[in-house]
Amino acid sequence: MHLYANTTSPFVRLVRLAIEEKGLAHRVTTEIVDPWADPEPFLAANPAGRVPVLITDQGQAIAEAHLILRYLDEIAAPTLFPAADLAATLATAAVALGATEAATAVIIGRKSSPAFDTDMVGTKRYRTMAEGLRRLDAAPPRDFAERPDIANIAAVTALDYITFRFPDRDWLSGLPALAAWRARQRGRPSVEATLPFV
Ligand SMILES: N[C@@H](CCC(=O)N[C@@H](CS)C(=O)NCC(=O)O)C(=O)O
Repeated sequence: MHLYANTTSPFVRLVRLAIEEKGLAHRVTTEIVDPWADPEPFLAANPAGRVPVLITDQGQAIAEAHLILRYLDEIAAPTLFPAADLAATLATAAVALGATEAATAVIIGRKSSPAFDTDMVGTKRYRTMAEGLRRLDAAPPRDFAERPDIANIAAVTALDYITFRFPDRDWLSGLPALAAWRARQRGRPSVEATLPFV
């Protein structure tokens, strides 16, 4: 398999965390691209011009992180969508993914509108980030050591992306449970191998 990626995208990180946790890394070649430069054949693989895109061994190009996760869950264990408490796991993941979407909306919004952070949409996106982290603090996901799942990969992705992209705020201030949760994930090979960087 081949993964079009960059080093900052939280959507890429979700996929890379899944690849690591499922022990698939040796089956995936990763190609770093700048999605804003529209390189070929990346653009041919995903007309939206966004990372991540996974090319399967059969040559299918799958874009959209959630769809890639669905595919990876089909081909390798452990599942990231455990049946026993699926709804609760998805509910936690939804909060984290909402915060992640909000964070990327601000980063992308700034490209065309320098005042994006403080306009009507930007203000709502900041609220989403702060409230999402507050809810994760109120009910943190399971530790990776207990099991990897869509909730903990989404939570670590959201928290790390927000603190990475918006370092002017102390996002974990007043969120001791989430801070402690994040500290406990330190050293997890998948988490360490996928940290965002520029
Ligand atoms: N819904 C998509 C979002 C992917 C996305 O927004 N990727 C960003 C990087 S974080 C990107 O490639 N942006 C380029 C663009 O928006 O043109 C997913 O889940 O994969």
